[in-house]
Amino acid sequence: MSIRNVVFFGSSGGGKSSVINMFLGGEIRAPISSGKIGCTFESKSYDTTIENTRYHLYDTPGLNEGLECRTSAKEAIGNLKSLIRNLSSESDGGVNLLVFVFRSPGRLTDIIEEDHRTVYEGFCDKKVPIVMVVTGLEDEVPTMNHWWEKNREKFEEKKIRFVDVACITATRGRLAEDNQRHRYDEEYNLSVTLVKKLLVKNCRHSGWRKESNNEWIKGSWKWIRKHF
Ligand SMILES: Nc1nc2c(ncn2[C@@H]2O[C@H](COP(=O)(O)OP(=O)(O)OP(=O)(O)O)[C@@H](O)[C@H]2O)c(=O)[nH]1
Ligand SMILES: [Mg+2]
Repeated sequence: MSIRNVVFFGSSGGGKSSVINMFLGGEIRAPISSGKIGCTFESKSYDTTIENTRYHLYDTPGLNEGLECRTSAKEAIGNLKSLIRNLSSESDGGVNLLVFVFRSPGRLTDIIEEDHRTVYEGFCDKKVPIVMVVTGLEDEVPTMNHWWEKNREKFEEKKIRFVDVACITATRGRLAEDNQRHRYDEEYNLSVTLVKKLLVKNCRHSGWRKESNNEWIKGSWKWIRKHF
């Protein structure tokens, strides 16, 4: 069975690890932060199978501000570059999908625009589809998807483009008073369906590989230098 490699990235505390856990159904889980300190320090992959297809979901350290990070922004982007480079080398299966995780009500800063461009254009030559998962929408009314209707233009103005977007919550929230269920169970369960659909629909069938290693080194360093 072929494996699809999916790389999650975005600012620290945005919910990357929490979103990955939505695919894992309570088995092995990615550690998530409970306080102010960011908690994913190196890339790690988690396996899941959806509709008879195997996926490797790559959790990566947070790229920018947000939570206090133990990984610097430069280390984090370097780490992401190495991961994509390894996946896109001859021996590995290639990269099938990029997932940018954005936490509402976060600001759409120039740094985010730069991260999107560095990863999508600089590291992946615009050859890997990129989607966005927006977290933190448990209280959005009338529906979680309303957030994208309100904010779509801001992304378009900055030319930050995605082939698809899922508006979700990655938390079940606190236990309700009856101790039987959590406050956002309903929104969370809908969100699990949405993120699974997002993966199935948008992954490349065959993984993207960079043609030559030299090209990789030249191209990606150009983007990293521009970034810092
Ligand atoms: N309210 C709310 N909290 C969320 C949501 N998603 C994640 N969180 C919380 O946000 C905090 C950070 O989540 P993580 O999943 O660790 O974020 P991360 O992007 O992996 O962070 P780093 O590993 O530091 O880059 C945790 O306390 C989560 O419970 C969401 O949709 N809504
Ligand atoms: Mg994390």
